[in-house]
Amino acid sequence: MALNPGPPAFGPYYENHGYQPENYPPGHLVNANAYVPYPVPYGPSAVPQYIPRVPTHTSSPATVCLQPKSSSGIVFTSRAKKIICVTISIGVILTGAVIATVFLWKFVKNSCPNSGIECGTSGTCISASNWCDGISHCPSGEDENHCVRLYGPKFILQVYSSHNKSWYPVCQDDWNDHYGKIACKDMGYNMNSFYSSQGITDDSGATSYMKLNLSAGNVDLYEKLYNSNVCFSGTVVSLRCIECGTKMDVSRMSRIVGGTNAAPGEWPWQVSLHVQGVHVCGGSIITPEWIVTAAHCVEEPLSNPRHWTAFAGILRQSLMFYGYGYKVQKIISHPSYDSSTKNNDIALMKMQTPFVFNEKIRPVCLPNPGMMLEPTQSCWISGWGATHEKGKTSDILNAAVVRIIEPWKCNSRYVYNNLITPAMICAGYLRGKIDSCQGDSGGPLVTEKNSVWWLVGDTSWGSGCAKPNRPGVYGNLTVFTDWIYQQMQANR
Ligand code: 4AZ
Repeated sequence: MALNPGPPAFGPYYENHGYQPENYPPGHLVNANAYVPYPVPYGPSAVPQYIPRVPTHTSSPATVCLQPKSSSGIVFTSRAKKIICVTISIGVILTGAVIATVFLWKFVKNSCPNSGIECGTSGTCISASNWCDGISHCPSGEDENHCVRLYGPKFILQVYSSHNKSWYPVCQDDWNDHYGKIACKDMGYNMNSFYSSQGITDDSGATSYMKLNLSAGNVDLYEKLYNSNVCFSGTVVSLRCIECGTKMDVSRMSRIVGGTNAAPGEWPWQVSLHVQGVHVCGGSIITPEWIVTAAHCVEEPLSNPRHWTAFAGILRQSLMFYGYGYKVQKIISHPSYDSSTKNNDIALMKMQTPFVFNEKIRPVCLPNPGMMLEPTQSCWISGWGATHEKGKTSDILNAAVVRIIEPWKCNSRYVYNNLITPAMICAGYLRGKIDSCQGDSGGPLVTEKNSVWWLVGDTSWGSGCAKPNRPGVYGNLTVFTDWIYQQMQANR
């Protein structure tokens, strides 16, 4: 079965609608009209994405045939007035025509004819059928990037077929770890973080697969893959590029507002981000090199990686001074982050040295497309933020259970009155009392599904803390997964 076919001729594309209740039929968009539209091109992005270039328009002032009045006081006859007026009008029309022609020429020149796709912004056009065919056609190979993805809570590997313009699961026949490592590398993972690749029964009802053609010889993985309705093993590839979302079975020894103290190893992906020895924001480990945090944490004057140190595996701020601080090599803020609306409030930090994973330091899983949440899914928030509004940051890491609040409810007039975009997710309680607060920003909102912990959001904003009808607002990670993989891939 073809999954999420893309719009015709636009190359591989999947619409990531972010948060969707599990029970909705495929493709159903929840209350889409209540949303503020995404800024193009950095909304839920296509993989790879074709962005039609549209010339910007400048409106020219309306042409008014003014009565010319000579500064020398000469009075024109009505015939002379007519001639001047007609001349000016013709001049304006001609100028307009020239400007329109230039715009039109630029537009035609910049877009690709015959439904071709432009290679990034290089101006080179290639045929849509050349995307993800295993052969690099673009000058920088953009056509062979992002042609694989992991789908749903079982990490089903899917490959884009440029021929059918759809994503297909990969049949397990003849598949092995070597191919799995190539697919993980293409997604932006490091070769040495590969975890597992195994065949599992596909319960998605797929009737069509991508299969390996072993007789294709020593060629690129995607050249070896072809579309087929036959899969002898009856199983599809489930690929784990990193051992994420697992934690020790901690017996809870026991704030965020209204939370409880965390036990060692309970939230192993949680990091504390320090500036000049002071906790400023939280973050979540997603790979040995990368942390997810909030874009508003790294706004000027804190956009320089040299300001930041990350502490992992330590519960108390008072003990971090004795721990190892990981230095930051690079900060990538979402290019469409809007500091006034907090839309797209997500940033990535790349570490100078990789985290050494142990029972107290481990990554959380990025949500895969097709991973639906229940309308009021239970999630956890954690951080060293204030334990009451306007309070001090906490010495010990706290955590609390919160529930997802559906976008239509969070956008209602008595809650956030349409301030919630699809790139945001609300969680907490409308009665208040339990919430994230100042200092929790950038930290995780996680949920457990299929025995795996997933990063659902990054703490972003809220009106005060734990107030009735003012729940916490989080960056909607599902919307950003694709952008994150692209950044990891481009900044290895
Ligand atoms: C903050 O300033 C902050 N109640 C984080 C979360 C919330 C409010 C403020 C949500 O970091």
